[in-house]
Amino acid sequence: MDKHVFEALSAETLPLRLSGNAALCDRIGGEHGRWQVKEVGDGNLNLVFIVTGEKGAAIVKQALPYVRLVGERWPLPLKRSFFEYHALVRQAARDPGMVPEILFFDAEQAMIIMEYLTPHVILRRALIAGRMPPKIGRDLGLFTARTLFRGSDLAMPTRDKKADLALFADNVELCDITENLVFSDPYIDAEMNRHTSPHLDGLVEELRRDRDLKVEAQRLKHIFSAKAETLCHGDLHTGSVMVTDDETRVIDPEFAFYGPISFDVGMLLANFWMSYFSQDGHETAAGERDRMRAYLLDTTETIWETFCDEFSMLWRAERKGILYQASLFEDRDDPFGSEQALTIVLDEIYREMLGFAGVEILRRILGLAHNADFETIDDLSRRAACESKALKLGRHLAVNRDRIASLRDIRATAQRLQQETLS
Ligand code: SR1
Ligand code: MG
Repeated sequence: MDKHVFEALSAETLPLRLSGNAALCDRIGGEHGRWQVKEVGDGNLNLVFIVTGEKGAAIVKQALPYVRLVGERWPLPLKRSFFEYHALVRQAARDPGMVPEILFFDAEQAMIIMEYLTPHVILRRALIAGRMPPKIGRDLGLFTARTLFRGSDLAMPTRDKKADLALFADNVELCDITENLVFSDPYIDAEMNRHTSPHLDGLVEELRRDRDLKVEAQRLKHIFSAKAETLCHGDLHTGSVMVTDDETRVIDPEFAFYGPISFDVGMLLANFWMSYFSQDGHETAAGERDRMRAYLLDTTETIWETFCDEFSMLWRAERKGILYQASLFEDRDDPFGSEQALTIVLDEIYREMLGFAGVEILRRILGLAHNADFETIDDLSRRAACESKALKLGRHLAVNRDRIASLRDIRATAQRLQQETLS
């Protein structure tokens, strides 16, 4: 077989095809005839194999030339694997220990061989099961602050930042997915949209007629496409995080692009708010998940507070880029000038972040790509009740993002919505 012609792997062909791969053999042991291979990909796009040998295990991730969720009628370029690899390299440098170790990358085969994380589980699955990993709020707040600050013109030499901007600008097709699936399709009668029907038909119709909401969704799309501030993960939901009680790791940055600092934080918080509303559908007795609900709201606050604290610390210690130079402030005995600027920058991130959270919630219920949090609730009336509360919060965040003072206020709104539907 020509090494350069892409060919999708299978559990059967993988051992022979990768038998000569030194990085894989070193990690798991070289006798490929005894390797065990399991395909475990449950995402929307790629193949993921766990390969186990005598010495250990590794992950082999391969992109397919189409969207796995939809099939070959939706082609998608293999180069997304290249962007995932380059994003992982940068994230590893910006927040060491928070992404899986890369063992090997092959651009032609769109394949990344990486560390097998064990006994880690996907955070979304842990939350559906009612588990409360204790460190995620802090770890994810630090990860977002460090990767987003350090990938921007606040920290990087601008020549390097512009080179990365050019590199990631070619991730066009993955940005196109987000531009359509997050910001536009949920608000029109797009072909692949679906929602829990007929239960949510009325509310969906109302949201699609909601002029203020549609204007806000387009303003946010404008920010998403025009504000190339930093290297974003691009798809930072709870399915892109793996956890144990002691460790948090972030995976799957194939949607990486230069975008607004606020984007990853907003997407992430949205997924905790959705988890919050989905808990009703998973409890076997009323009140059983009360502690879980409190934990989820606490986590949103911890992520945001940690993000702000770490971003502020980095602002003071690592602001070496072209923006808000120390030569204008600290070096002129005006440290308060840069503190004033920091407050303004964080305030703008906060308002955008709420908006992105709002549209992420809406699209996961109205659009093509839904969340297991809701999808695993078998009783459709129950699922719809959870989803309708989430939709209301999503709309509130998107439309009122300039008028919501704090995450404590969102906590109160979420709790009110939660109570309303119980009575
Ligand atoms: C067609 S891809 C659908 C969704 O899956 C990915 O994880 C992204 O969230 C994307 O929007
Ligand atoms: Mg993914």
